[in-house]
Amino acid sequence: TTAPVNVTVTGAAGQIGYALLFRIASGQLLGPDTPVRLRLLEIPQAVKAAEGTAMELDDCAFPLLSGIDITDDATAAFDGANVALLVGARPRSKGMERGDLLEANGGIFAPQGRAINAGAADDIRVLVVGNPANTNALIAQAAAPDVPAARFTAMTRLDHNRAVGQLAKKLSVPVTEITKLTIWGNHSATQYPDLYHAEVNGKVAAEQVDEAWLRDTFIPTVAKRGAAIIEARGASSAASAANAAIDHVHDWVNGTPAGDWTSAAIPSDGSYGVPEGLISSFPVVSRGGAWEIVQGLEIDEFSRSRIDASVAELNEEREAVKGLGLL
Ligand code: NAX
Repeated sequence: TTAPVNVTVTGAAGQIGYALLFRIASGQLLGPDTPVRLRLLEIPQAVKAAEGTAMELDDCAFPLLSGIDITDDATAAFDGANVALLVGARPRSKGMERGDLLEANGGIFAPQGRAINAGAADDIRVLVVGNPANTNALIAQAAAPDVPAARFTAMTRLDHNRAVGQLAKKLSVPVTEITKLTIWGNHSATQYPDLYHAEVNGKVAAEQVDEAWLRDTFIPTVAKRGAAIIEARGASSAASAANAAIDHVHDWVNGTPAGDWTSAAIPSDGSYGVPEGLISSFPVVSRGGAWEIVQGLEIDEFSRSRIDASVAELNEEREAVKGLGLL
C-alpha cells in the first residue's frame, strides 16, 4: 500500500470546496490507486461548516480517504502538503477598487505562500483557483522563495472546458473530437480563447466556423460565461470550477494525452512574448509531472493583439502588487 498524498484545500467550506472534496476523496484527483489525506483550511467562522462537510465525507466511507484534518491555521494546513488547492479568496465587494482587492488578497495569499515555503512537501504542487487567480498565484509564489517557481499555477481550465463545450455545441460534434484549444492570458474577461490552433477531427477549428461567430459570439461567450452562470443560477460556477481543478491537477500529475494539449496559467519563461515570471495561461502539456509550454505555434495578427491585451492586464496587476510591497 502507498502512503496517502496530503491534499490541502483552502476555502473548504465554500461552494467550490463542497463540490471538490467528494471528488478528491473518491479518487478522481489522483487516480484509483492513491489514498489521500485531506487538510481543510478555513477562516475561524467557517470551521464549523467545514466540520459538517467532513462529517458527510465520513458518511461516504470512501476507501481512498485516509483522514481529514480541519484547521484555521495555515502553517498546520500546509505542513507536509503534496497538493494545495487555494480556493478561498477575498471576493470583490461593492465599490472596492482593484488595489483594495489585490491588497486584501495579498493578506491571504502571502501568508499561505509563507506557510507552503515553511512546511510543504518537496513535491508540492499549487493550484490557485481564488480570484484574481493569476495574480494571487504570483503573490503566493513570491512568498515561497524556496519552492521552485513552476510549482505555482493558476486555473484557466474552466475557461478551456467552457470553450471546448461552446465549440462542440456550435459544430454539433462530441467534445472528444476537439483538441489543441488554448486559453491565453489572464483568467478574466480579457482572456483569449484561440481557435486558430484548435482542431476538430484534426482540421483547424477556425476554418469550420465563420469569423464573425468566432470574434463576436464565441470569444465573449467564453469570457463572460461566469457572469452568465451567476445570472442563471443565482450563484457562481461551483461544480464546473471544481471539475476544472480536478482536471488541472490530474493532468499535471498524470500527464496530458499524446497529440493534444490543454490550458493552464503557469510562470512564463518569455515564450510568445509574455514577460518572464508572469503567471499567464498558455497551451501546455504535462510530461514527467511538470508543465511545458507548447512551442512553435504561429501567432497571427488578431491573436497577437488579443494575447497582448490580456498580458498587459496581467502586467498591470503585477505592477500593482509590486507597489503594495507584495512582490
Ligand atoms: P465561496 O464564497 O462559496 O467560498 C469561499 C470560502 O473561502 C469561504 O468558505 C471562506 O470562508 C473561505 N476563505 C476566505 N478566506 C479564507 C482564508 N484566508 N483561508 C481559508 N479560507 C478562506 O466561494 P466559491 O464560490 O467557493 O469560490 C471561491 C473562489 O473561486 C472565488 O475567489 C471565486 O472568484 C473563484 N473562482 C475561480 C474560478 C476560476 O476559473 N479560476 C471560477 C470559479 C470561481 O468563481
